[in-house]
Amino acid sequence: MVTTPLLMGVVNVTPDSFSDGGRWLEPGAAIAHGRELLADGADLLDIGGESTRPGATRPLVEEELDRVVPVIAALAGDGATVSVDTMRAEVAEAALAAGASIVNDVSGGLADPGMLPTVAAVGATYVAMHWRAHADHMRDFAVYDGPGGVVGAVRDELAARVDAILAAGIARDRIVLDPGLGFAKRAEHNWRLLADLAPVQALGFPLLVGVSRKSFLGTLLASGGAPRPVGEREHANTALTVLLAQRGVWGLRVHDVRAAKDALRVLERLDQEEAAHD
Ligand code: PMM
Repeated sequence: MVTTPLLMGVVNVTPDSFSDGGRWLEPGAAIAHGRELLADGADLLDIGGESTRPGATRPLVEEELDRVVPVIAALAGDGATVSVDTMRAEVAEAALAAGASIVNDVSGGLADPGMLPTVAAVGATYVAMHWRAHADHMRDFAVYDGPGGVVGAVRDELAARVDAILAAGIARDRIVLDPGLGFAKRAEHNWRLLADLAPVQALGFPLLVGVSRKSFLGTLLASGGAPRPVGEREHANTALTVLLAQRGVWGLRVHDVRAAKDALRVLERLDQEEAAHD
């Protein structure tokens, strides 16, 4: 029996995200895009105002707030379950006040010492992703030469984040972990993690995974030395949607919710069929 993962639809209110930078920078466009993702079957919307594309520079706090707060207020006002994709406590606090109920912190609390106490005070759900450094120099940290390789390092570093998160007062049942594919990881690290997620799952928390449109898929599908363009990686994402659903992940962070939903519907239908014949 497969437990269908939740689909987290991505709304990047940024000028420069690698996947869709600039397309939804204007609040009205971002809100309309969020509504489309909901109509396509998104269970949650992840709204972010900072690009974490490798090499990206950070926006000012005010810029980030101006980008995300109106979009969160509108979509939460529609009744959507909203997560805010931010590393900053100040942005998390404003987003939660505007109606978000989940904080998706790609730094797992490492970027801003105020983050964990802020989330604990509100009692929000907290997604802690595996992270080592900001986007402008994360490539330098893609080194995993310990005995457990990338899987052992991600498991151990996430376990250390869990200790800090619990110590800050966030409840155990409010924690979601994410292996952070593409963050301080080269393609071979992403593939190794996808092939061996079980040690990370064995930490005992729900797992969110984001592979959608990432560059390791572009590299896999390259032709003539050129990576497959960002908008043409969806079939590869669909294959991973099925695989990750079968591995029992809690959630998938995706740009094309409709494609992922179709894949999950096929799995659910087969599951029903198998259950009927047990
Ligand atoms: N990836 C991106 C941004 N935020 N959050 C989580 N929890 N996990 C991810 O893998 C993740 C994330 C980068 O992708 P984008 O630029 O397409 O949003």
